[in-house]
Amino acid sequence: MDSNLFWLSPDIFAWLRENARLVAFVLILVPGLLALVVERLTRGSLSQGGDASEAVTVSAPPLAEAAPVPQPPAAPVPKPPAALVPQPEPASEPASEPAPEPVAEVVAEVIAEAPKPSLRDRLARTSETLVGRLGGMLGGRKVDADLIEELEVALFTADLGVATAESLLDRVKKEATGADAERVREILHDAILEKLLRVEGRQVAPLADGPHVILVLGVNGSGKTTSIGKLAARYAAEGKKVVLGAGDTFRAAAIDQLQVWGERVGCEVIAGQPGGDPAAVAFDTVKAAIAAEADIAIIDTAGQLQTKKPLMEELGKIARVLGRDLPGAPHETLLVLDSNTGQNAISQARLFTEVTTVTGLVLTKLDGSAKGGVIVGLADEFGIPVHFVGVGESIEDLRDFQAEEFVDALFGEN
Ligand SMILES: Nc1nc2c(ncn2[C@@H]2O[C@H](COP(=O)(O)OP(=O)(O)OP(=O)(O)O)[C@@H](O)[C@H]2O)c(=O)[nH]1
Ligand SMILES: [Mg+2]
Repeated sequence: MDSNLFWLSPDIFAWLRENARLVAFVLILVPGLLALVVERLTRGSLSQGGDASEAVTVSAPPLAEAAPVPQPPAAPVPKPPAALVPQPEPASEPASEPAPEPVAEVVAEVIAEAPKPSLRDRLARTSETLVGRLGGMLGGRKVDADLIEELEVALFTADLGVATAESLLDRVKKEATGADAERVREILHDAILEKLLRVEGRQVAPLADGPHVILVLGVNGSGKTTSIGKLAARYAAEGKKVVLGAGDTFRAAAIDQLQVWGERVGCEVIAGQPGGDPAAVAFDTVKAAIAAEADIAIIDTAGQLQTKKPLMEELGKIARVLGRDLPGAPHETLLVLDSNTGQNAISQARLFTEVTTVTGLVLTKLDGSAKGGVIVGLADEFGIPVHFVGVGESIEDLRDFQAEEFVDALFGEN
């Protein structure tokens, strides 16, 4: 029979009767299987992100509702130092830049906090040359002709200068002949102190009216620019307003060097063109210092001036120009001498004092120099106050010259 006609024919009933068991089985089993499949599908979709409200959560009761537990009284716990405790992250920076710390305060801090090696350490080499040799010479002896001869050699090779060595030797002969040799040390100590006390530097004192003008001279490499930088730092740290003048126009690098110091110290630097007229720079510096109501103006000069007479005469011109704009200027003319040059420093001082009035000395590089004894010769021959001594390259290494401290350091007494 045609299969389409089978479902419409009465035979269907006969077939159903014959296969009743099979039909019953299909009618019961198929809906059950369908229900099972539908349930599985529904569960799967829930577990992959279904409605959270259907998830079961177990949460602790709110703290306020928890029954209070009685605690024993707490023993005081010592607080560890803050540095050992992890500190909370600082709050994020405000959007605007913090105000920079004033340079003068930073410089003052640098100077105050820098370690200050003792003068005795810094003068060790000069001390060894001048005094150290006495140790082996004097022990257990009397002052006699032999000892005077040995002492003469020691003094004449200690860079004191001939006249000074002679005067010290005369004093020993006069006061100690026949005495215990140890007396020689005391005599030298006292004689050198007397000489240096006469030139103990006065502090450069700014004048009341207008800027105090300091002109700085010295041969090539003696330490002028470095000393100016250190000096400016000292004044800035005291709260003084300083203007620097780059009067060494012979080398472009010299102008740059002073400008670097100006930046470090935070003060204005007046500079001209390399090769320009140093007197014009000096003049501009004083004008700028007056306009800025500065307390101090310090003017650098070229070391090459010493080598040629016309250039040395230039110094006189600088001084005249300064005085024209500000009566009394320069108020100080400092001559910077490198102690390593020994007796040569004495001839330099002679040369400079011939062309201009030097009011103060700065003796540099005493650290590392064995020829610092020249300070005694300078004191003896010129009687010019020693304002400062340079004992290193750092900003805080320019010290006031104090005779007693200096002599004690030389004789290993402090
Ligand atoms: N150890 C030591 N070095 C110093 C001292 N003073 C200056 N100096 C060094 O000496 C060198 C020359 O110093 P400057 O300041 O450039 O000398 P200057 O007299 O200006 O030299 P010119 O500009 O060439 O005439 C630099 O290297 C300084 O750091 C000091 O007291 N101790
Ligand atoms: Mg210089």
